[in-house]
Amino acid sequence: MSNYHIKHLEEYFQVYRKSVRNPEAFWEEIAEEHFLWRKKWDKVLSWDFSKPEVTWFEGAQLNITENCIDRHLATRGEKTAIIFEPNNPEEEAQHISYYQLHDKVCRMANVLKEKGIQKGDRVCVYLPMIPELAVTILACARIGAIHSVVFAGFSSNALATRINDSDCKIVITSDGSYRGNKSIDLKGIVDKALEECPGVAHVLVAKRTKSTIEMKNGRDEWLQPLLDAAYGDCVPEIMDAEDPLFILYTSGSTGRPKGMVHTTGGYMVYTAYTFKNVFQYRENDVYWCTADIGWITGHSYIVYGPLANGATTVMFEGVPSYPDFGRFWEVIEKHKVNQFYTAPTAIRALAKQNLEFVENHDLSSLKVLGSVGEPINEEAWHWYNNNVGKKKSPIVDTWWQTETGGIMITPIPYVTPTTPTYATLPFIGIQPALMDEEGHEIMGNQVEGRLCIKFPWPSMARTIWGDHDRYRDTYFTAYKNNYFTGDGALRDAVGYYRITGRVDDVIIVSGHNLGTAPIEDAINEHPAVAESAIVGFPHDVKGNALYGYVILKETGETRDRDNLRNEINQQITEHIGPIAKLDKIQFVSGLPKTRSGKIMRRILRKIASNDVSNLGDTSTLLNPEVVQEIIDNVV
Ligand code: 7RM
Repeated sequence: MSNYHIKHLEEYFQVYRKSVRNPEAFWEEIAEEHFLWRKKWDKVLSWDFSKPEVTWFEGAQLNITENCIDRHLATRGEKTAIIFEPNNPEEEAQHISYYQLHDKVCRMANVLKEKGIQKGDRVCVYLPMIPELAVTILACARIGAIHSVVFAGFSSNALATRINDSDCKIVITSDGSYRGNKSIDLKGIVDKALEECPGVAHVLVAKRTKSTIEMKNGRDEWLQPLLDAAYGDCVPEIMDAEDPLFILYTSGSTGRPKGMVHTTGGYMVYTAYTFKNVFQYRENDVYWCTADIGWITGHSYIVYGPLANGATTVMFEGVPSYPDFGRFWEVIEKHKVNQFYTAPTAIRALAKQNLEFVENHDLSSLKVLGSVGEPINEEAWHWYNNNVGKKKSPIVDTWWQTETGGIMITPIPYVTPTTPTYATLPFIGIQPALMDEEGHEIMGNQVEGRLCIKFPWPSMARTIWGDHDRYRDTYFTAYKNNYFTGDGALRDAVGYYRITGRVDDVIIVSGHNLGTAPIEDAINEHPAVAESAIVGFPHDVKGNALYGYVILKETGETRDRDNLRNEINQQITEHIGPIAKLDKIQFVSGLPKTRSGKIMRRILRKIASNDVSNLGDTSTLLNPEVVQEIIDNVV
């Protein structure tokens, strides 16, 4: 029992050493003592990063919803599993008990079965942050279907690409969604997407905004009547530990989005164990993660990790600015939130507002504050620490990725002394390494390099849906026998890690990962555009914003430049979504390129960041004259 809950620093080091010296024995003990298995494993771990092939708990059988719901019913049936806090504070919050969650998930599971969904089928979930979203993914897990949640801020094009990539048979959506004082026509977006998706036979529609929508005969049905008619119990499908649980798409630096595949047993063990320790969750605590379930943070730390621990988890439909910038603090006071987990971009936006928004609320329930999604800058860290935590709640700066499934580098609150901007120490079982550009590990402290992980952990993604070669090439070829994260990091004198940011062409805007290539592809489809290049530049709220350099076709384009800028952003909104819009667009006659034709983004980044004093080596440029022209016309 003792290893499940780390209580002091000595214990952390002791358990960490144990987890590294004998990972199999360590994870076996955690898995054995804290979860419900229908059959135990034959082998804890097999791995070969050169293939790459990783299996955890091979031969074991389980259903993750039995672990997240059924096994709590005897002791926590009446306990609140999910608190739903609606967008509009005037609308009453819902408290869904574990009993009620069981009933809802079983009904939904039976509805999916009636629609012909079977074990292994892919189900696309395109829903706002309403209870149906959590219920639907659990229902998929109940019957062994693979959920693929697409964030409900993505455009119809982006949705269609994701539906087709994994051949989803059915889409679960809602009529519309609320975001602050706006409402969005989700069903309209689905209808448009499905023009390109011949494989989708059914669309089930949750009623949320009661807006008028079109229902296509034979394809579309309202969800609620089906749920009402369904039976409230459903025998869980027995899954192998390595059966896929879900697919979640993430942007890469090039090409199409990658459908990261997570499997059942290892993912459950790792998300539950990290949740318990990283948030120091205790029975009767109320935990709130403000992420959307459309991202990995929501999958692992709104749904699976908390529910596997029998926790009470808050699902918030709204935004931090509605009805005013006090909303987060109001919700913390209202539900007496003990652990609060949010993103630096939200903290920065809130820190810009009048302090009264925070001070008007009683935040004394808080015990732990979390940060995730991008590096947290020092100013934001102190604002969070002083004004939200009142210097009493430790901040856990948690570094991890869609690909890692769970938190990888993080302090353990009340255990690890924190330092602003440092994610501090690897979590139990995680073996980080810093690499130089030649591929050698950099040993010792006070060093900086590219962050890799040397040894498998239970919740790592197993493949990219339909493209195992790409999985190998992206993560396991740059550094032999290592998983490469795409991030840079430094290790300080005491061995603490600080993540310095992406070293590839992924740009994190307001915590959303955006690959430059898909945005450039979208821009280049504009009839007036010949070529484009996107870079990030520092932004005081978003962390990074996007700067686009655009070459127009030589057709004597005379249209108003601002109109063109709007059209380009419209183009991006349609192809990807509004999160990928450019803050600045500069029209240029050429882009700095190397002789091999590569755009030198390093130079473009410096120009966009107003840092042109030292552009570094430009001797390999084919067209050095274009650099001065770009500097002279910067926007
Ligand atoms: C959980 C999540 C992954 C990328 C990752 C980093 C960046 C995330 C932190 C961070 C510095 C952090 N998954 N990142 N957390 N950088 N400090 N605490 O965000 O797949 O959407 O993004 O996010 O670059 O590679 S993600």
